Order: sequence, then C-alpha cells, then structure tokens
Amino acid sequence: SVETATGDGKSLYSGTVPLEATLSGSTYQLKDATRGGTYTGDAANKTDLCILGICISRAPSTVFTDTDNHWGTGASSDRSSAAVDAQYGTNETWDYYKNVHGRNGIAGDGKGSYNRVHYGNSYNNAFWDDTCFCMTYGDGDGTQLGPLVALDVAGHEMTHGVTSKTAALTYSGESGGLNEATSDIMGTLVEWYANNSSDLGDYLIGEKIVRSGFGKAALRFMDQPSKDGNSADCWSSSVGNLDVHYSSGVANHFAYLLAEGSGAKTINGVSYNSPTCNSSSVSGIGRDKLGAIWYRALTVYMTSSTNYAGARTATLSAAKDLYGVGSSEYGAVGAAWSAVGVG
Ligand code: ASN
Ligand code: ZN
Ligand code: CA
Repeated sequence: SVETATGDGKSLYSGTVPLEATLSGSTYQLKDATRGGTYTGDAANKTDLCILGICISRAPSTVFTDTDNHWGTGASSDRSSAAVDAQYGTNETWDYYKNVHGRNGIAGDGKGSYNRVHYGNSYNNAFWDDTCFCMTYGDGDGTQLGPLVALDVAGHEMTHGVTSKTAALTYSGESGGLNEATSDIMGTLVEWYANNSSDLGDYLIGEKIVRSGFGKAALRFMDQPSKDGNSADCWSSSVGNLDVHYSSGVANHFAYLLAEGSGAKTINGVSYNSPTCNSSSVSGIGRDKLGAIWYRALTVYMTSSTNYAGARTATLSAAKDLYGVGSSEYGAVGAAWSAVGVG
C-alpha cells in the first residue's frame, strides 16, 4: 500500500520543517502527494548534457528515502539535509501560489514538479528547466556560495516556471529584466510567506547561500539594487543592454518602493535605504498588495515582449481591477514607477 505520512526534516537553512512523505512498503520516499506529487532526488553530482536545449543525457533524480520519516541532520555532510531544504522550498512555493493567488501548481494544473540536489561538483547555480518541469540545485563551491537550496532561491527559480506558463517574458532585453525581477519579487514573497524563524523575510536575494569569499551580504538588494555593484536602480534607455540579472534592478527597486516606501528603515533586523530616482518621497502599500498587483499584471496583462513602459501599464491595469482607478493603491503604483524613472 502507498500512503501519505507527515514527517519532518532538519534543513540546512530553515531549521526543522514539516514534510509530507510517501510510505511505500516499509520505506518513506521524499514525495508529497498533497502537492501534486512533488519530490526531491539526488543528482549524484552528475550533470546534464544538453545542446541547444536538447538533452542527450540527464543527471539522475533518485528519490530520497528514509526509514523513520525524520529526514536529514541539518549538516551538509548528510546528503538528505539539502533535500529537506529543497522539498520545503517547493512546499512553501506551492502553498504561496495556491493560498495567496489561487494558483494550483506552477503550471496551474495541479501537477507537481521535482527537485534535484547535489547537481555537479561545486556547482554555483540553481535553475528551473521547463522541459523536465524540474528544479536543479548545486552545492556551491563553499568559498563564494554554499548549497543553493534557500527559500528565496527556490521561490525565484520556480517562479521562472510560472512566468513561462503565463506572460512568457522573453529572457533578454527589458522583458528579460522583468522576467528576472518577477522571480526576485515572488521569490522574496515566498520567503515572507513561509515566516520561518531561521530564515525570516527580507528584501535580499540569496543572503543564506553567500559565503565570505563572495564579498557581499547577498546576491541582490531590492531596496537599492546598485548595492550589488552591477544592477540598475533607475530606468535609462540603455538598461535593456544589461544582463537580465542587472536590468531587473529597476523593477526590484519599484517593488521595494511600492511595498515599503522610500527612505531608510529596519525590518527583521535588516537595514534598508531606498532613495528614489526623481527625489520624490513615496509611501508603501505593503507586500500583500505588491504581490496581488504583480501577479495579476504577470498573468493577465504582460506578454512576451512587455518592456518597462508596458510593465507600468500592466501593473496600473492590475491595480485598477483590484482597487479602482481613484484608489490610493493605483496612485502608489504610478508614483513608484515614476520614482524609478519609468513614466
Ligand atoms: N540562477 C539563474 C537564474 O535563475 C540560472 C538561470 O537559469 N539563468 O537566473
Ligand atoms: Zn532567475
Ligand atoms: Ca531573502
């Protein structure tokens, strides 16, 4: 017989977390039938061999098993611990989209995805792949990055799957920056949604995975994206020439300003400072409204070729639908875009 059984796991970054496993015979599998059959497997330090998107061979995803449904030790010497983080990341991402936005899975069809951890050797990346409908996580090189299985990274990467099934923003130029920013915005909102005391919400991306050799506190900083040394705080006509992880800065900055407003503040012990590009002072409307507006803009109004001007229009249309054209929320969206040089 096969049945679902609630267990728990000791993660690398998020403390002890609940997990739903599948009992098959006398062995538990790290597979969650309550969330579309989402499972996590071991890539055994192998890599995919893909050419122009066609994969000749793929690293495995041998599902993790356990004898007592208490997974991992919380130490990276144990292969299951990163799997706990990855499975937990998919759980929180699934629950965020379902409970907050009414979206049933990444594709909206109730189907789960799967995760591979321990991909390659010292691999400093994580990525979503539409063709396998799966997530892949490296262990990091230990100098710049550790295992890439943190909540915001999981939310970021799986949001690439949501974007692909909705607006399908082309991954270059301004639309590519908006694609990346969508992942940072929703990934951050997943981290806030999880409300995990070991990994509290913030407006930093990847703060749990960076190591001292990286030299910065996070991969990206939404309050002032230029803190990473590369990202744009403000729109300019050449912003689309930047790498998509840097042109995203304009929309990340917009999102921070829309949620929290301009100026300096400290939240959950993290200090932010978010100057505007037009010397205006803007007030925030909170994270929940940011998420509602961005998700509606992404799923109803944005298309593959949406640029920054189009993102302003799309989010204003979403705010109009949700709150009305004369609402303070509608006004705040326009003010936050103007504050980053859009419109
Ligand atoms: N971690 C990178 C990203 O999500 C990997 C990629 O697919 N480009 O942007
Ligand atoms: Zn990305
Ligand atoms: Ca974060």
